[in-house]
This record gives sequence, structure tokens and C-alpha cells, in this order.
Amino acid sequence: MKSGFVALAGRPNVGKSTLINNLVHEKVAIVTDKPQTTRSEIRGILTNDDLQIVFTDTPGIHKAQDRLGARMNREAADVIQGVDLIYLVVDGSVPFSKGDQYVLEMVKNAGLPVFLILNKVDQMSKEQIIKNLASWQTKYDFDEYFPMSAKFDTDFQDLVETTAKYLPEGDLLYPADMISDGAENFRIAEIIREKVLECLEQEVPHASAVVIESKKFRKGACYIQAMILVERAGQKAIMIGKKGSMIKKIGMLARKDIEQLLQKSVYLELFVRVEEEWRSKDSRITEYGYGGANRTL
Ligand SMILES: Nc1nc2c(ncn2[C@@H]2O[C@H](COP(=O)(O)OP(=O)(O)OP(=O)(O)O)[C@@H](O)[C@H]2O)c(=O)[nH]1
Ligand SMILES: [Mg+2]
Repeated sequence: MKSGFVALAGRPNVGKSTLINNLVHEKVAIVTDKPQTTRSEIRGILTNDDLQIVFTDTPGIHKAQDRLGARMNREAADVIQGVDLIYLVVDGSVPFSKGDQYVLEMVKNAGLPVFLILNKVDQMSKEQIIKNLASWQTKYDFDEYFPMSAKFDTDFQDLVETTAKYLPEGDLLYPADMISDGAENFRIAEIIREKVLECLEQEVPHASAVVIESKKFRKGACYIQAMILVERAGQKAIMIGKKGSMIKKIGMLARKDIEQLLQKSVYLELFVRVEEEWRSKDSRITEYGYGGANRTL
């Protein structure tokens, strides 16, 4: 059988997490319309009779504004060094920019096979797709080209079969029935963070972190207490909202998704606390599980 590792790399918001979820038929990574949603490496595993692909989602590579951003970029760079194949995911519906050039150089330097995933073709005309693909072809001689819509396509067979050709012969890397290697508490915290990103705008969601404080299973239900950390008192007030309306909304949306994940009734209690400048503190970033937390410990 064939088995190996594939990294999904690219700029923020291009659809890497959307693609990994659809490739493994499970929501292993959170998805939002805001850049820098993914803060750490997340694996999704696809296993067939004669094939196992370990896909690794990575944080979007961007111009870092703080220590968290720098660590997210380094995490992405580290991941692409240690795989068999890279998917460079790009948003085909926007013009090539300096940011694309930067990511392309990084990917080229890894010296590995690279597929260009030209994503979001559902937002493009046929002419635009052809033109854009031709333009990317002049930038680098990619091993394969896949124009697609990670969000709306339903069949990824061609991509999976072509990927298999680039992987070595090998045994299972994970148990055959495993789809995510993410710790349950981290996945629950990420679901809550997804709702924070969905419900709030501008700086507040980016200044937020989520940690699970306790999780107990009792009489077929799950009781969870989670802490949302923000950097300033003003952000805490926004997170809680008028008479607690915002935190209630976040909790309600998150609970539904956590129930799906755990297949149980969930009682979710959310708390908000200020942890000043946590995005500048390595110890905090690591404690919350972001930016290569597992690598730097
Ligand atoms: N129209 C369209 N939207 C897409 C497609 N793929 C992803 N999106 C949207 O693009 C936004 C970003 O998607 P993500 O999957 O979170 O992007 P990402 O590359 O993981 O972003 P970061 O984690 O911030 O690096 C979301 O609003 C998605 O719904 C696509 O094929 N077509
Ligand atoms: Mg992502």
C-alpha cells in the first residue's frame, strides 16, 4: 500500500481548512471567512484499502504582527519541511500578489513535489480560470495543477488518486479508522473559537483564545466549562455583550456543534477572562495550543 504526508500550505483565507475537511469527510479544522483562523497544525487522515494519506492543515502564511503570528508562520514552515508532497492552495479569484510570491518561494525551497490547487473557481469565469492557471504556470513548474472549488466540489477522487502516485510504499501511519489526531478538548475549544470568529468583528476575535477548563461525562451527557481569554477589558465587555447576549449566542452555536462531535447532550458554560498581551507571550501561546505548541514544548 501507499502512505504518506501531504501539507496544505498557502496564504490565509484561501480555503486550506475547507479542503482538508472535505478530503477526509469530517470537520477536523474550523473554517471562517476571517484570515488567520487556523493557528496550529491540524491533521486529517484519509484511509482506503491500499492508501493512507495524512493531510496536514497549516496556519496561513502572512506578515506577522505579533509573536503568535510569527509562531504560526514558523509552524507552517516547519510542517512543509517534513512531508512527502505539498499542496500550494491559492485563491484563484484574486490577482497574484507579493504575498503569493513569498509563499511560493517558501514552498519552492522545500524541494518537494508541489501541486497547485487553484481554489474558488466557483467565483471565476472559464476565461479567468484559464488565464490564471497560465499565469501560475509561468511562476513555477508545478508537478500538477488542480483548479477546484474546495467548498462546492463533491468529488476529490482525481486529486486523491494523483496524490497517491507521489507517495511512497509504506504501512499504515495511523489506525485505519482514525480521521483526526486532534485531542478532544482542543477540538471543542476550536469549535467555540469558530463561533467567536463568526459572531464578532475586527480585533476581538483575533485577540481571543479558548481553553477547556473542565469536561465531565455524567448520565449520558457532557458538562463542559470553557474559558475565553481576551487581551483587554473592553474586549471582554464586547464578548459578553449587552446583558450577556453575545456570550449566550456564542455558547448556543458552539453547543450544537459540540453535540454533533460528541454525539451527546452537551451543557456548556462559558467564562471570559482578560489575559493581557497573551499573543506576545510564548508561555501563553503554548498553553493554549497554538503556533506549534506541540513542537516547542
Ligand atoms: N466561494 C468559495 N469560497 C470558499 C472556497 N473554499 C473556501 N471558501 C471560503 O473561504 C473562507 C476561508 O476558508 P478557510 O478554509 O477557513 O481558509 P484557510 O485557508 O484555512 O484560512 P486560514 O486558516 O485563515 O489560513 C471561508 O469563508 C470559506 O467558506 C471555495 O472553493 N469557494
Ligand atoms: Mg484554516
